[in-house]
This record gives sequence, structure tokens and C-alpha cells, in this order.
Amino acid sequence: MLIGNRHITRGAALTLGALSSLLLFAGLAWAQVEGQPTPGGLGLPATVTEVGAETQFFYNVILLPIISFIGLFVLGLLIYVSWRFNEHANPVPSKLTHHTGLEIVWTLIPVLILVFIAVPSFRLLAHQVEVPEAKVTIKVTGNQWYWSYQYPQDQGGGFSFDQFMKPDSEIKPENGDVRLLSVDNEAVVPVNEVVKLQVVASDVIHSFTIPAFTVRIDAVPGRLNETWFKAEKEGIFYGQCSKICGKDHAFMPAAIRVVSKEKYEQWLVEAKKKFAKADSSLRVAARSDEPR
Ligand SMILES: [Cu+2]
Repeated sequence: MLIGNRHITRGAALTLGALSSLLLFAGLAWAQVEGQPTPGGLGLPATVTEVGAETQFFYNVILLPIISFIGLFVLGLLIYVSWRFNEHANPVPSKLTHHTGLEIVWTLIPVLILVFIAVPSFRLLAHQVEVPEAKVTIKVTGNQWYWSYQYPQDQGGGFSFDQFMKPDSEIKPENGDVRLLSVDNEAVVPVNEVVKLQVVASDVIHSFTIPAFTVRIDAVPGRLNETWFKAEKEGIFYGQCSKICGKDHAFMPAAIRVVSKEKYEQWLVEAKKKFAKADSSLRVAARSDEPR
């Protein structure tokens, strides 16, 4: 009877284990659209930068298997303990309270796991934080509730513009518009170039996030934060403000279009004309609420 029971428990634990790993690893093979969420998507969103690829590797190949193994191991222990040591199976409990060897093992193994994780983790962090020499610098300002972008003069810019979410009435899916993500003025950057972002806020704390570039940085009034990315693929990439910043927090998407170098130069010329008028008034407005 007991032997039979043990077989059922082991079988059930194995099936459960197999099912959960299947579910976890299904996420890795899931087809994802770059730059925006996918219905039914699992796992991290697709990325188009080197740091993004490293992040995916760190999460999918290092963290996820470790987490899955620990989760399944603890689940297995719990199932075993509740079967083997319940009142029925083990009527006289042991009086054992300390076991030096066991205590050393269950302290040392978690420490070793953390050290093993820390090495690639710090390497990735350093890669994200150290800004390489940049061809393009853009100043991004978070406002309630939209982003504004300034392209500096010495890099062929000298203009700035605001980026507002398109209302539902202006969304045209046939033109590639995405509800809650498409904007009136997309920011444009060249492909395969290092882009440095200087991020600040004019009112409350926001957070500038583009998952496909693995970019997420707080926009804080009075503090200029820096981050960078180098997109290796052309396309439109969306993100959303990631710090609760008030009533329309959910309605201030960020949209960056990555184009070829030629198209970027062309866009700079057009944007300079388009935003020239808006810029002069903006600069006055920006100066008055520039963080001190
Ligand atoms: Cu915000």
C-alpha cells in the first residue's frame, strides 16, 4: 500500500515538474513582435540591441533554469515531507533540532548560487551603465503626460518637439498604428549608431522605457540621468512611462523609429523645418521650468 502510494506521489511530482518546465520554457520559443507587446506573449519582449541580447541570455539561460530548478526542488521537498512525515506515516516524530553539517550546506549552497549569478549580473550592469562614445545625443524630458525630445544643434539638430499619444479616433491600424502606443511625433534615430539619452523630468518623476532597447531610466526633476542604446534593426519601437506619475500615466507612450543613416539625415532636415516654429516657443517654456 505504502509502496503503491510512493509510486503515485513520485509519478505525480514528475508530471507536475515536466508540465511546469514545459510552461516556463515555452516562453523562450514564443514568436514575438519587436517593439510592442504581442497578444498571448510569454517571456521577455524581443530586443534589438547587444545589451538586450545579453539581458535575454542572462535571464533565459542563467536565471530561469536556476529559478525553475529551485522552485521544483522546494516543491518536491514539500510534497515528500507532507507524505513521508505526516502523522499517519510517522506517528513518533524525531526530537532532532540541530544538524551542523546540514546547516553549513543550506547556507553555503545559496551563497554559491548567488555568487554564480552575481558575476554575469555585474558584467551586464556595467555594460548598461557605461555610456560609450555617442554619435547622437537626445535629451528626453518627461512631462505630465507626454515626452519631449531635444536634438542638439551641434549634431545637426537644433530643434525640439513634444510627443503625444494618438487618441483612439486617430488610430489607423492599416497604417501600422497601435492603440495606446502610437504617437503624433515619433523620435527618429539612425541604425547601428550609439545613441545617448539624457533624461530629465519637468514636473514629477517619470521613467523612460523602451523594452526592445532594454532601456529604462527614471526621469527625475532636477537630475540629468544618462543611458544609451545601439539599435541593430530598423523599425518602430514603443515603450510606456514606467513610474506612476498621475492621472494619465498610462497614456504617455514613447515611440522611437530606427532608420538608415541616409533617412536619418533626411529626417533631420525635415524635422528642423517642421519643428522650427514650435521650437522657439518651446525653448522659452522649457527655460522657465528647467530644473535648477
Ligand atoms: Cu510618466
